[in-house]
Amino acid sequence: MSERDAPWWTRAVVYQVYPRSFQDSDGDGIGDLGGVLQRLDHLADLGVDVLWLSPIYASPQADNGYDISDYQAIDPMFGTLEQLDELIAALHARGMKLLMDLVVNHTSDEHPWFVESRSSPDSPKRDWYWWRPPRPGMAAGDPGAEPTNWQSFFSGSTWELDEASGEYYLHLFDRKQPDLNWENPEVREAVYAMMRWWLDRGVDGFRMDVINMISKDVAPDGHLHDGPPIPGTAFGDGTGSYLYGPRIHEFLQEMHREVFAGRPEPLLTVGEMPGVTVEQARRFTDPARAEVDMVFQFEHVSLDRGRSKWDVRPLRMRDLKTSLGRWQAGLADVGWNSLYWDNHDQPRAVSRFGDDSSGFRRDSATCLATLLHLHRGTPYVYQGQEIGMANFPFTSLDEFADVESLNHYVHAVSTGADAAAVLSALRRMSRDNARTPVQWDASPSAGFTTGTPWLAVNPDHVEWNAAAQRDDATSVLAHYRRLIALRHDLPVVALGDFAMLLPEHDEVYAFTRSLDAETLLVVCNLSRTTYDLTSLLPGAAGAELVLGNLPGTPAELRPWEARVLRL
Ligand code: TEU
Repeated sequence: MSERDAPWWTRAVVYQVYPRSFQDSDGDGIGDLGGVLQRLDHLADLGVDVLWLSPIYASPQADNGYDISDYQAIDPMFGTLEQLDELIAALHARGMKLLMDLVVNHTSDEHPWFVESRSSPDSPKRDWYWWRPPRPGMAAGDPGAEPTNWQSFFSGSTWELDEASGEYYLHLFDRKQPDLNWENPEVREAVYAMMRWWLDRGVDGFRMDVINMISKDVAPDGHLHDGPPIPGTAFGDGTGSYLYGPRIHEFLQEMHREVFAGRPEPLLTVGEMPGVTVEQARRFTDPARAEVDMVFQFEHVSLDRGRSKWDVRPLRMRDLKTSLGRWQAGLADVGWNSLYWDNHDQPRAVSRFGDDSSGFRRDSATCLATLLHLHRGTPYVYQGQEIGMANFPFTSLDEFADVESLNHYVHAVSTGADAAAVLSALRRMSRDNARTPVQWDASPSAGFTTGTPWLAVNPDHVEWNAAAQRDDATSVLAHYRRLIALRHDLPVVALGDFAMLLPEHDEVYAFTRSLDAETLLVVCNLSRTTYDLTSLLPGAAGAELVLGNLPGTPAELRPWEARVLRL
């Protein structure tokens, strides 16, 4: 890809706002659009190009807005459509773009489409969702009578019985999130029309929630297939039927044609795709196929787990290198990577991949940032990451709010798991770690709200907050600003070829980026060990420092030090 024909998003940095936890403007303890508008200077000051806004649509909030009951209305808790228009205008005035979350694998069970679908087996919208009778020879409600043995992402079966009709409906996530039936062309047209409506309003693209799951492998007679049993549970693994369904490429190409093709404005589409392989990602992001611009893959956030995310295992840095390196190589000539450490579904990066103990928190947060932002791809900054926000010191179940965490606790404990062990896994991996309010200042509610925050503020905010870092040139925040500027300034950061160095090393992550005559060497020490830099990488000696996270350029590579050098 040459500098001239590289799309705008190859040099862009995206900032994710999880609105419920970003900034409250009306004192109800829940962040809102008014709050986002108040904090736009923070984004402009960082220098980010795109704001990705997690869902603000009308929703019963069973999954914090990922359960939508009206795609074309703003939830009153978050504000009004006028404020959304105001946000679009304010972002555009600052040269930024707005990426909306698009959640169309499922709706809320309170969406009028589902209400109508549920009302009767003869409803014209019955086929908009996945309704199925009990397993042949069994009665509705019998244990094991569910149409397939699939386990939900949020614990239990993916099937919920509707007593009135004696049929089950499919929900890959919570039972309040029924899956839409994309086999039905009316469903697809309704979704595309809604998307066009948002683009006409001025939004600049979509982050598409679990978009690889919209096509299900369904037999011509409507039968869905059981998955292989999951040891130790009553369920099977259904992912083979829907992570890469037979019509997924067809649906995405159709969506592209019906929604995006021919629009003159520069847009961005990113598909969130749990389980996607690098080979599949090449197809999804090959511009010639016109599907999506980039995908979120999950490989590097699955290296510290066993069979489930709650089965937490130590992370080997070498595995991280192997994985990220393979994605860099796999999408080098075709397609494009998105780059992220965390988001609203993952624990905080500095706690998970870095070292959040007080002596290393700042250095490991800036080291991880340097590593990620110097890869080839579009980096995503999750709110609070730019100030080094860490996991929350949870001690009891009543501190959690997330449906995934709570469902898991109930299911695990009711099937015999040790409550203390479950709690300790939640503490490490719960999505609530990422959902505590953004720490703007040292005041009691961290400047997030004048009321009572919906989820407790991390007590470490007295030290770790944006106000304390804004004018400190050595802060995590200042480092993010420099990294983002570097990507804008140097074409080699955006487009340069990636080559991994020291692939066998357990603690030092090093690589080069090259474009035309320019080569950068990036060295990141992911440990507390001090290394002799020249014996590791002779080329580093005497090279010009472009950006580092510690002062000076001594001969040794210090704990959690990152350097970007020009060769
Ligand atoms: O997440 C997709 C996903 O795979 C989830 O299983 C998520 O990664 C989970 O937390 C992993 O344990 C998307 C959204 O980002 C998430 O917030 C939603 O809850 C989910 O889809 C359903 O819409």
